[in-house]
Amino acid sequence: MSEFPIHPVPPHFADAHINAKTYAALYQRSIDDRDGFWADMATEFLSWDQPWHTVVEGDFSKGEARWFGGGKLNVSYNCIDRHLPERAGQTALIWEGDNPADSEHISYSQLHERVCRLANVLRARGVGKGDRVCIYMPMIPEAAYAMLACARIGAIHSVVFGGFSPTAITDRILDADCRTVITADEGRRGGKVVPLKTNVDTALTSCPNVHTCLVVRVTGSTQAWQEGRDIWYHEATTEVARECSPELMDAEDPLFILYTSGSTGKPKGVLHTTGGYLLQAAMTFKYTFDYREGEVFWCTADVGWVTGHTYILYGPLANGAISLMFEGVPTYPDAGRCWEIVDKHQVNTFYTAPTAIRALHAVGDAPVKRSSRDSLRLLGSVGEPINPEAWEWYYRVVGDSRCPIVDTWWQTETGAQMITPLPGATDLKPGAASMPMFGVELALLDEGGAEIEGAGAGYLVIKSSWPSQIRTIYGDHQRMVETYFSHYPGYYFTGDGATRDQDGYYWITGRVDDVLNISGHRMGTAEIESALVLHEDIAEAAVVGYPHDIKGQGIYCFVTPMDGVEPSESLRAELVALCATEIGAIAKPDVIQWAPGLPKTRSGKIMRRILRKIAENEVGNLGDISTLADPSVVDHLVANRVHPE
Ligand code: 6R9
Repeated sequence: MSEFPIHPVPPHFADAHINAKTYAALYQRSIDDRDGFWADMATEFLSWDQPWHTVVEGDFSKGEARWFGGGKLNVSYNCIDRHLPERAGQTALIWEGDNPADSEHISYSQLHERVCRLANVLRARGVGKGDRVCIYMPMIPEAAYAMLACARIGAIHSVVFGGFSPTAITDRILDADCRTVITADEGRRGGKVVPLKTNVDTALTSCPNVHTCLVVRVTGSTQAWQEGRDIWYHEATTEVARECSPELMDAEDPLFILYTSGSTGKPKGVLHTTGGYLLQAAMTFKYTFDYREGEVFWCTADVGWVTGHTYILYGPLANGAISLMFEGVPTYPDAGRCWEIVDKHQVNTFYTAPTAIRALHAVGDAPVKRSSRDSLRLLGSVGEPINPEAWEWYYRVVGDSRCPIVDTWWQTETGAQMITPLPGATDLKPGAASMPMFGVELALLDEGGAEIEGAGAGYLVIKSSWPSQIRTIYGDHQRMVETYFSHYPGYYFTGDGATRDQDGYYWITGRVDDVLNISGHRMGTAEIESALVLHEDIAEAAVVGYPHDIKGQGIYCFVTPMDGVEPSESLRAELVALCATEIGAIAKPDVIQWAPGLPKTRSGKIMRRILRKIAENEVGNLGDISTLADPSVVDHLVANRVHPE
């Protein structure tokens, strides 16, 4: 726990939507009268075409959850159409390009027309309710239109992060059997171009079922073209009607699939449904960010991650908010870019990841001080634990000690924020995700699975269903049950460790499984290991994380070459490149240590605990190694430890 001082709720948040008293009362009600609470929220936040008959049913211990059974609604109607009477001319999206000279305001009525046109194009290509559509896009408004167009016609979108490689795209397209892909010729990021269409072309050589590839023209560079399959977005959307009737969806109809990394095997397609997901996205957006009419909200995430889904798109638009979408990176053209954008668009709330905060902190205060940031009212953090030093810098320098910071803990699987301070209700402790959101029942378990009472540390679990809960892993429901609901029967297992202090604040300590968090991106050690052993010269690999100043965690690989293969710099470079082509640049190893042998138990299990200690340079404290088949391999690994740069 940190020795940093507590920051009380500032006086200018006295009239926030939620204060300390209303938080306590509403939280209590959300637990004591769960159905009544969520029924009220569903009425307040969403427009239903048909009311539900049952708020929630299903056996939580089996991972079953059906919310708002019988209810019907459409997500794109809720995010666009219903706002038109009041906000047709109001900005829905502000797009800021990679190039500081490029930006665009898109009003709710423009959003409506563009989403309808794209939805009509999709329908004309035979895409309908329940069909899966892969979206592989840069951060341009068309990415938002694509997601909303899918929602409009009941198609299930599967957004694949634009930094992923062709192999990763293929895996995801095949897993969900997507038949349609929406992409762009190229993307722009930090002054560089990303060859999106070329990547898709490569991916599609192994995806025979894809009949349509819609391509947005961004840079205008020449592209290979497969007649019949490839279609220019700008041409197709002018040939269709500007109105498109929204598909009536059941509350439990799927809305999207989003792949995320787990501790074993290949990435899993987390599936979210319509009513519950949108409700929790909308409610958390309003309360966590204390969103006020007309404010400009900026979430820096990519739409390829869940944070982009929930807090660039669905949460803000369900509230009729103004959401800023940024094509570029925080350090281009220089480290002052974010604060320039804040001033340019008068941003009121800025929501980013600790890795960005640490990177900007590292270059000093000057780029921040060049801007006024007077419009800022609130700051947010998400994606990984934030160290109190970075928190204090963010608070003091970026927020001029005036803006509360909401450190929001949640996951792809939870769909929306689960633990967070509320700016008008919670005194802030730097580094603490703080308090459960309404309707979220938390517990900490010890090794044996018993609940820890009061202050203590343990495995973070959730005790009862919430509306935006993961419904299944696409195509593998059993894996969903095993991953989240079988470790501790009756509880949802988050994979995170946490401590709870004497005031009931939660402090997330990080993953307790074999999942790394690299710059806020989840990465399974197993995925990186599988990529490394694809190389014909490699016999075996074990990957662990180690603390990294900027990225939070770095990737440390212990690699055993085949007999007779001499490790070399060129082999090292090939392995790094292999991770990039198999997964994406974010999976590039930071350290590769050649390991003639790995520490294994007599039954052949790699003892990662020992490898982690070596990577973390905690070699004085390796613990019991007597159960190893050959304890001498440890001495070799310790002696040849590579010091990360
Ligand atoms: C939203 C998102 C989820 C994992 C999660 C945890 C880590 C997210 C955090 C945090 C500490 C926070 N995490 N927010 N750790 N404090 N405020 O990031 O989803 O990509 O699925 O990652 O990220 O380890 O389990 P996702």
